[in-house]
Amino acid sequence: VSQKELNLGILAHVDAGKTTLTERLLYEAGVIDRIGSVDAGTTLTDSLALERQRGITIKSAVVSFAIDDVHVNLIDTPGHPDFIAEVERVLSVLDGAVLVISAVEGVQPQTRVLMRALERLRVPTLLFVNKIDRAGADDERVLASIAERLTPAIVPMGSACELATRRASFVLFDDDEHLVEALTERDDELLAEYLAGDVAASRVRDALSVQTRRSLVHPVYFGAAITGAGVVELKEAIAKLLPSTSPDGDGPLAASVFKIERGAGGEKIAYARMFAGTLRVRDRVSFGRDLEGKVTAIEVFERGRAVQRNSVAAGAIATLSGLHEIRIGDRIGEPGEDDTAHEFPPPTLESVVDAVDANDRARLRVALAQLAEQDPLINVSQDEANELSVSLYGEVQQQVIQATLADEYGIETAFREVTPLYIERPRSRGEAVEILHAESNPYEATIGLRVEPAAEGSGVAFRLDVSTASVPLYIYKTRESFEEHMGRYVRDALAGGLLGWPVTDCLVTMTQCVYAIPDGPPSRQGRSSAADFRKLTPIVVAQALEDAGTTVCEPIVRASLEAPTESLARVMTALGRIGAVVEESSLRGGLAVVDALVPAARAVELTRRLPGLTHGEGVLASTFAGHAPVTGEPPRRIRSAAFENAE
Ligand SMILES: Nc1nc2c(ncn2[C@@H]2O[C@H](COP(=O)(O)OP(=O)(O)OP(=O)(O)O)[C@@H](O)[C@H]2O)c(=O)[nH]1
Ligand SMILES: [Mg+2]
Repeated sequence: VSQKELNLGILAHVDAGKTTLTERLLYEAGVIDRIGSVDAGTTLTDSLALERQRGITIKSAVVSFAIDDVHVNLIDTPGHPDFIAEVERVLSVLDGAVLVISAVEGVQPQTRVLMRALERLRVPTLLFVNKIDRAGADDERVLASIAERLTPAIVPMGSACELATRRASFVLFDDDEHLVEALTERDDELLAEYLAGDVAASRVRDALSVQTRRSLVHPVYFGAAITGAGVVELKEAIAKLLPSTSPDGDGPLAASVFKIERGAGGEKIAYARMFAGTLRVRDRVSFGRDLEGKVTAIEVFERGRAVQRNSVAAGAIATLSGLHEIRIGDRIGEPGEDDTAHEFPPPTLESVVDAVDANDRARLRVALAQLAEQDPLINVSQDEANELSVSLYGEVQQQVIQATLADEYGIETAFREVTPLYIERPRSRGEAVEILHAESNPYEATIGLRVEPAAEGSGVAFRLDVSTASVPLYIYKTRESFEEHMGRYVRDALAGGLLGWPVTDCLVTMTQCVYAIPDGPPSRQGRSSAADFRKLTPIVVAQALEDAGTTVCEPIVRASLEAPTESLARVMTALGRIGAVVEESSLRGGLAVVDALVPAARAVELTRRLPGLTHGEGVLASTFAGHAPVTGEPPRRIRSAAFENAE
């Protein structure tokens, strides 16, 4: 049978039931005959020792099952915001997604963060309202809050019965009235047919699948992963409503790496989604930035297990061995469009990490580099005193890194107090040039750069504004390649600004470029080398920044708090003490709901104090809200740029 491929992500806030749902889908599809439990540490996708101990997902994991002729690669992702980097890379390889929402907790801040990303990337998404068996489950309230806070483009597919009991179930609507109402809003033809009174049921179903595939509407299912209610219906919908692809191995190879693992012998295993072409064992492929390697083994996922294959074609997900220098986010084969854009905010904290036994320091450095290469948004840097520091999303991630270093590398570590990861933004436009043969210039090249402020959150952009005749093509082959390399030198240089913090939200333009011509007979070869351009760039960048001036900014998060009304006064006092700006506060039932802007570093403190302030009943979620200039004396960091993988 010719199989279609569907790469499906399961996303949700922490504890919504993604891993439990994954287990249930595998069971319903006949892949496993006993359902594992998160609480007992026996699920297929929470396979790491740490995941089993803590009962939370830390790494995304791939499993597969079949629904009729559709082969589904399911990616179970972590929901804790500290592990958002894991979700980040998965997003770009998905054909569709199931966003899980708890029928009790409802739409959470993290649910919104995920939904916005899915919408931006136009990933067709089904909604699954889970835990309808639990006390406090409320279908109407959840639907209303989805429509209000998540997206109005929803199509409820049925209703929940015997809500909040162990017998809770899901019943599909047996008429199309409900569907038509939602679907005609985005389909005028359907509306006309409907008003004329002749819409066939199949026509409505087609409209539903077309609109779902275009990410115009999101069908909503209810159920309970733990009892299996609604899961069969969801499974059917996954195959019918989400887009699958028929394998097509023609055309040039293009794949994208979304996860890196290390095998038993420490060798790298890359998880790749095939977008075009065919990849065979022993193929030499190019990947990342000008690297090459030979694929020594290919495995695909087949009914919950990894199976060796000789080749893999477009549409599939496979693990590849043999590509030693490959990194997460790399493209394999044809270069794709720039994949440096991030869907989620960067880490806002950092902490210095020490090896308890000083003899472990060198090993710690290598271990951290390996972890960073598996985790795309984690940076490790080293300062002049050789101290290592790690960027972090939060304390849970810090504990996981610490435990991983102890368990997998046998290195005991101590983390110091977390500090904010500040950034610098250029204050105004600044320019600098170093001229070839000038006394101040130790290198064989002329480089002129202009730095100017760009929109908040836009990152670093680089542009060439020099004639192609002045580009040293004998080194870089093409103008595009020169632009790419110069862009990289510039970004590396911006890792530490005037006060040592990463410089961002700026546009850098190369305004002058000259390379040295050798004496003697004319030749198309020059005397300048790549090293001249690479080493001169940070000098010119530093001068341009000096000319522009920079503002140090600190990360701010929006803390969304829920606490019993009687603790509101204590919570407000605590918020005041940490410099929070309250945006909104309201009372709902016996709960006080507060949204406040808080410096990221202080939010950690708030998380720690909340249980005490609220007798353990407070709930806090923080989402990144941007960077704001620091008041008073700006902090300085004496730290060199992020170091490369130590291999
Ligand atoms: N009552 C009830 N409990 C559920 C249901 N689904 C999951 N749970 C429980 O909710 C808790 C979290 O479930 P998980 O499957 O680990 O949730 P998750 O979304 O994978 O969590 P993270 O991966 O850590 O974000 C566990 O204790 C589950 O047993 C459900 O349908 N009903
Ligand atoms: Mg999980």
